[in-house]
Amino acid sequence: MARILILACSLVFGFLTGNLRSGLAAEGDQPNILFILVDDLGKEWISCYGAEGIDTPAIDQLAATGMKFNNAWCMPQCTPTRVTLLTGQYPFRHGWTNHWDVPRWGAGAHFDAKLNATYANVLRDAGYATCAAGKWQIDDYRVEPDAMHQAGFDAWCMWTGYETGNPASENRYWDPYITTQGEGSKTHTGKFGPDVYCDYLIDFIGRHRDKPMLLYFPMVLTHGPLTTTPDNKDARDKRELFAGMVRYTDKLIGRLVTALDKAKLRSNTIIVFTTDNGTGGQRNRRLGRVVQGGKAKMSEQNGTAQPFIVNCPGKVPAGVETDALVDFTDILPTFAELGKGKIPDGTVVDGKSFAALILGQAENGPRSWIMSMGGGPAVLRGGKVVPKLPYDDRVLRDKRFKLWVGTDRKPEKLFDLVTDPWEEQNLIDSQDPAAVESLKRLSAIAATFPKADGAPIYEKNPPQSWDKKENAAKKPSRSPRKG
Ligand SMILES: [Ca+2]
Repeated sequence: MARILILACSLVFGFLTGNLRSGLAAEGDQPNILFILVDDLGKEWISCYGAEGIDTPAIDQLAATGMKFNNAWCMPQCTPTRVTLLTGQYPFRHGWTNHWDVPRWGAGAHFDAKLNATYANVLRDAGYATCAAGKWQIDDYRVEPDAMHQAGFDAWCMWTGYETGNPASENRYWDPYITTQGEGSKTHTGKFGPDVYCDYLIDFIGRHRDKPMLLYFPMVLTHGPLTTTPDNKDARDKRELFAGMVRYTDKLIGRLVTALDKAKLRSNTIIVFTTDNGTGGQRNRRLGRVVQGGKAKMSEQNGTAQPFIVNCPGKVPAGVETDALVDFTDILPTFAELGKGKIPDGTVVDGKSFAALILGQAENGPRSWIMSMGGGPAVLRGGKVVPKLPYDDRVLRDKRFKLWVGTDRKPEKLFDLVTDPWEEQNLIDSQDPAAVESLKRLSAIAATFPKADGAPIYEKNPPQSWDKKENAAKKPSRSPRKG
């Protein structure tokens, strides 16, 4: 009886203090998570994915000693990708099918964490210390100074995004304009932004070793404008500037890995490296071809199929290359499972956890298909930001075939990605039994999605002088896509 009482007391005490890791759970039950999301970079600039004329040794090392995914899909552009990975929902459900640059356009629209689950809130509620550094873009910190906290982060150091009417805020690289938890927004004169964000994360790591940590690093690199870095201050050539940005991205990742090593946290930190959409404009050779940057595109080799690497020595199998299907709706359920977090009751999650795969407990991932959609500017209608189209075009794939579905909800194109990875031969009318079967199956899955896409779910923020006006937003063009 006494033992039961002691156990009951310790359980209650553990829950009261929230100290599940050092109390009840064995060390390592809640691994740290470092989630690195590069902005606008495709496989054709990562050497372990076959990029030519560029070396990314730190990223390559993560792949060589971890798990490299060949079939991981993001959404085609910033806003759809970022909200998808936060919420575990497809754009047709969370409603941000298009791009809406909140600090730039405002109009009361914002990512509303009160009405949307985030993986950061799930992990913080599970006892994690949470930190974000880099780019957000889906809230305006002038209007919502507490947006990051509401989204689940204890600490943050973020480029504000371009705030209309505030020219200083344009800078994400040199002399960056950054909002920091407890300090608000200011210019960091003489600094290179990517160093500031990285330093902040490393400092956070040093101060929170006693708790499980979530470190979200949505990098501002390698998005335009082209910039010099501290390592090539005299560069002028466009390609050399961009290659320098890629090399600096790699260098910062190396610095973070070294910091985790020094803190003796590597074997309990799951590192996820990926990017939010294809490269913006630059071209590079990969696998013997010149690849044009495919930001905003849903094509396989330059658009939505992103570099995706998971690494944790001793936890994640080393040197494994996988063709498992993963898309960004799977991030929230995976992080929730890894961190023993509880997804709030009533939350619909489209993705599935692939935690068992990355922990070496399963041969394959849980998905038999993945999906990508979204991009282009949203529109302002009736005072709310709504999707440009009632039904956005999208792509679905299984391990072999990829289906393109048009804005009329009808199947448009089918490609065999095994024999035709550059998507040059449309098999939509093929009589090949495997193609016919896959077309039927993927079309049936697409038909289960809502007939009309949802709109962003938010309570409107108060009007501001810089808000984009409704008539000015009525004629969005499909290109260029920003973000
Ligand atoms: Ca982007």
